[in-house]
Amino acid sequence: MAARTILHIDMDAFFASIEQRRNPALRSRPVAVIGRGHRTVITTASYHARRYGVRTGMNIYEARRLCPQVVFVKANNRIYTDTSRRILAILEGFSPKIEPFSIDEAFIDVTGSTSLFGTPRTIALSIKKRIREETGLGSSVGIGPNKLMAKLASSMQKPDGLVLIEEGEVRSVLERLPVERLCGIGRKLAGRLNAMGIRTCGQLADCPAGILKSSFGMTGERLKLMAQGIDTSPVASVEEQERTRSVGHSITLPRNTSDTKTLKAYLLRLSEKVCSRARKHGLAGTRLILTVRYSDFHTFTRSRPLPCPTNDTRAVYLHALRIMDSIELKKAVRLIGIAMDVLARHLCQESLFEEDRRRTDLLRAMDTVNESFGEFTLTWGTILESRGETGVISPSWRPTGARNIDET
Ligand code: TTP
Ligand code: MG
Repeated sequence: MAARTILHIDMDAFFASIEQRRNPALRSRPVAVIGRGHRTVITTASYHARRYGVRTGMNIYEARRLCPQVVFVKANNRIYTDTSRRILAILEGFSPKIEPFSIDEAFIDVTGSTSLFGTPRTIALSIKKRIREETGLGSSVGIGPNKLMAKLASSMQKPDGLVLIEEGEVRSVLERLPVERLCGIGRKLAGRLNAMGIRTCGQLADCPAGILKSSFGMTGERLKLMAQGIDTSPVASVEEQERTRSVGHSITLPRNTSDTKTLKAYLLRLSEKVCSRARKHGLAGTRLILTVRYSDFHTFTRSRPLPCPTNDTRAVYLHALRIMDSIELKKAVRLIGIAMDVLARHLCQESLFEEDRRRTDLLRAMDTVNESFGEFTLTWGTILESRGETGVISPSWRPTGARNIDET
C-alpha cells in the first residue's frame, strides 16, 4: 500500500466547550454536561472540572463531592449535532476523503492534499485555526500513516494538541504503550491480554501469532497487526459510509431449544435470507455477527470477519457454524440471528473456475425463483444432503430435519 497521511480530529471536551462558548459566564468555571435522559449522569466535563477528577459516566453527587463549585448544564443535543456538521463542512475544504467517526471526531485522508495546502502539519494547523474561528472551539489533531496511529496521536496531547507520528516512529511510540490505548482494544480485551502477561503494544507485537490465534481466533491476527501499528483500513468518505450497511435477520424460535442440530438448521435459513438480500442489492458481507438470546432474554453476540467479502450462502453458513461451534450454550435459546456488515462492490474477484461460475449462476437462479415464489422455496441441497451432488437444489426445504453441515 502506498504511503498515506491521515489526520484524526477530536474536539476538546466537546459538549462542555460548546456550553462555555454559548454562555461566557461558564468559561472560567468547571462545567459538567448532564444528559437529558439520564439527568444524573455526566456526559462530559470541561478540562477545568477534570482536574478535580470529574469524569464522563460519573453521577452528579460524586462530581459535586469532588468539585463543589462545578456547574451542571443540561445537554442541548441539537446544537451539538449542528456544530458537528459545521466542523465536517470545514474538513471538506481540505480533502474529499472524510470519515465521521463520532459526533466530535473525524478522519481525513490528506495524502492528495499536500500540494494544495502544504505539509500535513500545516494542514492540521489550518484545520484547528478554521475550527476555532468558525465555532470558537478547541480541537486536537493527530497525524499518522493510518487511522489507528492518527487516532492515537490525537489523544496524546489533549487539549489543543497536535501530534505527528511518522512511519519511522511508529515502533518506538508503540513499544511501551499500554495495549488499551489503541482504539479497538477495550477494557475487557485488555484484561485478557494482561492476564496473559501482555501489557504493552511492544509485548503484543512480539507475542507469537499462534498463541494469539488460539486465544482470540481471527481477532488475534488483527491484534498483532495493530500492535505493530499496521492498519490498512481506508478513510471511508460519507458516500462510502452510506453504501456500507448491515444486512441481518433473526428468528424467535417456535420453542426454546438447546438442540444444536435445530439451531444449525435455523442458521442455514438465516444465512440464505441474509445472503439473498445482499445479492439482490449487490452487497458483500465482510463480517458476520451471530446473535443469541437465551430463554431468560439474556442476549449476546459473537462476530468474526469473513475471510473475503462474500454473499454466498454456503460460505456464510459455514462461517456462522464456526461461530456457533465456538459458543458453549448455557441455556435454551429463544432467538437466533445473523447479520453481516456489508460493502457495495467489494466482492472477491470473480473466479475463473468453472465450478465457482456455476455457483454464481445458480445463486442468481435461486434468487429469481425465491423472489417470485417466496423465500426458501429453493435452497442448497448440497448443504443439507451430506452426499448431495454439487449444484443440486433441494426444493421446498424446511428447517426441521436438516443434516449437520459438519458431516459434509
Ligand atoms: P469525547 O470525544 O470522548 O470526549 P470530549 O470531546 O468531551 O473530551 P476529549 O477532549 O477527551 O475528547 O466525546 C465527545 C462528546 O460525546 C462529549 O463531549 C460528550 C459525548 N459523550 C457522551 O454523550 N457519552 C459518552 O459516554 C462519551 C464518552 C461522550
Ligand atoms: Mg472529543
